[in-house]
Amino acid sequence: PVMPSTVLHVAVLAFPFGSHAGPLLSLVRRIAAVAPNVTFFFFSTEKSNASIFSGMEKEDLGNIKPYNVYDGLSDNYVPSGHPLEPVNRFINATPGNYRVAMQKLVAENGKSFSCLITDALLWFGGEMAEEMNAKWVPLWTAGHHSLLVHVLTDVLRQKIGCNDVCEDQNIDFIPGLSAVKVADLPEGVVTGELDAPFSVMIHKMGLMLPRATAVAVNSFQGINPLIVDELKSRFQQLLNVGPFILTTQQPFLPDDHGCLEWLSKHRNASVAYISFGTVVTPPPQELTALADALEECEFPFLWSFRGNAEKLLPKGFLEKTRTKGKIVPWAPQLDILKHASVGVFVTHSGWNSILETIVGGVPMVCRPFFGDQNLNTRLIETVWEIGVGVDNGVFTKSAVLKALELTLSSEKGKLMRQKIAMFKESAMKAAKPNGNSQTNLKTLVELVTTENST
Ligand code: U2F
Repeated sequence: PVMPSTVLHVAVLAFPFGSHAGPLLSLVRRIAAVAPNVTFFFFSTEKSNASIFSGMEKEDLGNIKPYNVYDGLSDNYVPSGHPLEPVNRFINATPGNYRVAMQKLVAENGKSFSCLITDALLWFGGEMAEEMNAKWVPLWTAGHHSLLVHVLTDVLRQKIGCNDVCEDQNIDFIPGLSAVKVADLPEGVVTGELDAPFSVMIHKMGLMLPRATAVAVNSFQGINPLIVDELKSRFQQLLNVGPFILTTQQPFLPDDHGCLEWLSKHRNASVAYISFGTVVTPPPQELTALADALEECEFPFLWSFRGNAEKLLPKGFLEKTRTKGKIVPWAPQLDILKHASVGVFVTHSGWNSILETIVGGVPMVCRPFFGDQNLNTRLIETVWEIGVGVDNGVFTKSAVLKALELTLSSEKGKLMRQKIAMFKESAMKAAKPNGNSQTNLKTLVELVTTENST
């Protein structure tokens, strides 16, 4: 084979919280596998790198090299217990922490970076790339609709006002968002602390993305055509390259607690699977309400439970539900959602969970908590009609029972299943050879493996 003559260095900048770094690594591995002339330097915090690269041997990594950046926590850091504290400290340490690590490598290698692939949140990647005459490819790890909201934050603030807002107002002045209400918007857009570190970062992201060489999104065209068009009109290039669970190689999911075997003992579409992602644990009274509903209803359940179930769930619950329920600390979620026995997914509406449930063909019961999750829930319920939010947005026993009944044993639930099957088909089509997401991946590979001409 003819070896390409130039060797390129690409810097990858990950955001080290929630499910951000993992999907970015999936994308980079997909590109790296067909780009032997490129070395990918993957920058994230020690903790994040340890987690996403765990179990991978050097030979699995090939032309990807992990590097640690400072996490913003000093050696004598004592956690206050506030979940956002490490995130805020990290944000305050950017962009200097990445810059130091990157400059060190450039000096060692005597070679600068031709391209920066970053989590879209790391907007300063755009400025760095411009300084280096490099390309900038940000990856947005959530849905198109939340991306559009952040790109149009200034428009929203101007039209709706800030903080003193009408929560019930529909966003009917932006294409594709007419079903969305002001109350659905992520905090920090028009309500909440607009000058909090995360709000400022994501606002700057929205302003910076139009300068990117191409914006990559872990989604597919068919889920949101109107919003995709709107984004395309604002970006130099929009590349839908997902869902990654179909377009990239996924890490092996161990089934340490025998979830799949347990599922196979149940009827088709009868089991409720429950998980709130990697960040959220519902408050105690809602855990109790959910548990009470699960105990009373006729449906078996599988619950991926963050924290100490024995301590957090009502006394006697584990014994009483032993035959109909299974509680595990971590589950192979994608395989579970693809299993025929699962009939509904009780979720916080995180983006990865939504993509996984679409691929599994399972409707949702949504209890959103923060960020894009309210917005996602609105689209799930009103636009895509592939799930329901729990009444008033919080778990009560009656609200959970009603939602389970609706999704698992009503005509409406059947319709949801049909709708979700359509989205699944659209996702599968995009991920087929020559499908839209695959074509975009080719464009992305081309872009990353060549240098800026000027
Ligand atoms: C943040 O999302 P989260 O990490 O809280 O939630 P998801 O996007 O739904 O991703 C959770 C992932 O963890 C996996 C699951 C998903 O891939 O399959 N998982 C699992 O394998 N086993 C388990 O027992 C439990 C979970 C944020 F909070 C959201 O608002 C954003 O939408 C999201 C994307 O930016 O990031």
